[in-house]
Amino acid sequence: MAQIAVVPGSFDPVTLGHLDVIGRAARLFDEVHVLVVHNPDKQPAMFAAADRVRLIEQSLVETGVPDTVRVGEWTSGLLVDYCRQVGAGVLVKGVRSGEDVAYETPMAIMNRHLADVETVFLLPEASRAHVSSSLIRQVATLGGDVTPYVPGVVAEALAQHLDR
Ligand code: COD
Repeated sequence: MAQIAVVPGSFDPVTLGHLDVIGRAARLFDEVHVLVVHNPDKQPAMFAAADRVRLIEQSLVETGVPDTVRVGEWTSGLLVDYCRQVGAGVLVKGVRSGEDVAYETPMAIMNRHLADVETVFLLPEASRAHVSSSLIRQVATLGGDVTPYVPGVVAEALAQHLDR
């Protein structure tokens, strides 16, 4: 049976750090679902969920991630409900630091208790480990160059959003 993994996140916007982890997941699992999830702690978002989905899809094409990766959006309940719906047994989270591990660990254990869904932590390439969507939004808003950290389509979307 095909092993499906879900890579959830806010992706506001997707960065080369996210894409590094998605690419690694695609090499480990038969099918990968990248899922834009509403995170109430990170509102208001810069990009609407539908735009975040489109930017991820375009970034996957731009960076050559395999077609076993699909992109969707989940707004209606627990993340593990989506996993049950599509038959996914694994969640993939990227970890950049001990802080990420501390944040993700209780959720990983809760998701195992709720639905027997395991969480796999993947490390990005060190050169991507300092990249976060919030830092990208901040640097772009203050006029800095984000092109080394995001795909071209995201750099363009940020410039358009910020009217540059
Ligand atoms: N390198 C590697 N990994 C990275 C990088 C990078 N440079 N940047 C981000 N990541 C990782 C993050 O650690 C995270 O794993 C993922 O990529 C997404 O990051 P963000 O910032 O886009 O998204 P978050 O952190 O806002 O996403 C949080 C979730 C929505 C995934 C989280 O809140 C969640 O799992 N919610 C589930 C809701 C639920 O069902 N709760 C009840 C049971 S726990």
